[in-house]
Amino acid sequence: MGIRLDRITLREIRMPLVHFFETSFGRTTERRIVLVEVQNDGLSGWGEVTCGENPFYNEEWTESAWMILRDYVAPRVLHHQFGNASDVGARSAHIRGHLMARGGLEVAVWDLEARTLGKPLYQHIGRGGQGAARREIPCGVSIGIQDSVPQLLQKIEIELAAGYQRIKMKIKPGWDVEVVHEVRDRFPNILLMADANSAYTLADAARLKCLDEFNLMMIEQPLAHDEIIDHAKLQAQLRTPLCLDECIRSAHQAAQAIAMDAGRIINIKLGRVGGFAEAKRVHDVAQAAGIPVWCGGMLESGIGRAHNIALATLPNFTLPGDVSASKRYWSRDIIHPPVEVTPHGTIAVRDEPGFGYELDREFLDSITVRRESIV
Ligand code: OSB
Ligand code: MG
Repeated sequence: MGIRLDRITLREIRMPLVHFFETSFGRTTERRIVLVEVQNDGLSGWGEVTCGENPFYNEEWTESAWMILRDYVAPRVLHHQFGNASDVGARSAHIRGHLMARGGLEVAVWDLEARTLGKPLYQHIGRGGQGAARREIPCGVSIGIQDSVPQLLQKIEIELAAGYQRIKMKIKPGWDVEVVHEVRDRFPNILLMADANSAYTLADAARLKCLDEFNLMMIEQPLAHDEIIDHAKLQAQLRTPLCLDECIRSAHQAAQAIAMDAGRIINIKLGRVGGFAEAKRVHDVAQAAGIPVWCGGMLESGIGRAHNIALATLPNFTLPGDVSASKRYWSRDIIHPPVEVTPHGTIAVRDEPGFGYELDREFLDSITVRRESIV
């Protein structure tokens, strides 16, 4: 059918988190999120840029995303005749990196295309491929570094009572083996994993090996954000599977990492790989190699959350992801209804066109701090 964009609108919204979220690279209390609206023939598609407020998870942040989209991506994609949404990424492939900024626009075009076809996004991304494998996605939670161990234990207890299927805890040097030990003692049978967000080096292999004792599902991204080879060296020393997050930005890197046995599970984040087209390719490469994947999160507002839900319906998303209820993050979300989790720790996929939720426009406008349209 072809697709053309006649207007792109960037917005920055501010959303305070219900609880601070702390990783090995820092604490976040308020999100500054760039949203991308793409328009054609009176219809709109929406996307969310998933970078942080600072260039600490990867090189991108709110401000860089705004500039890349406004000055480099928008002029390339506006009024261009695309065959379909999966061609959008290539139009900005001359830009080095900045996959989250580019991905925020790419996913908006997928949403627009799905709405143009009157289809839900999850069916649209599965089109021509294997289609959706599930109508309910299994959910876990990611729990940040806390001020004390009792506080962490209490948080875990609350999330388990809500039905979540697995617990991910953040670790860093000084908050690792002893804390995991206490969690495991208190909750001997839960699905538990740890995410280090690149806080260690190979010199810490002996310390990381101590984690083998606690029957973790996986250890996520212990080593540098851009390091695959050292992860392979570490995996050779550990019984616990490694899961790669930061260092997988493309299907090519996923294939290389898998070939080297640098990890046995992959966390797929839409923004980190530049959108749906590449996320699907990562999914396919992993599936062909027998490597399970799950959908990661970046403290998204309802728009990014809804896109993640669609992604997690693909067949190889067999492990619970970090996609959880809106109310864990926001006192009020920008979508209606908010994302909710069933008592058995799943999210039911919705059948409305596009990403499947209504935008709360009044609220969205009230938290918008800047807006710019490019035509
Ligand atoms: O590494 O998965 C990560 C949040 C911000 C940056 C990186 C990560 C995370 C999370 C939170 O773990 C996932 C979520 O609940 O959105
Ligand atoms: Mg991670």
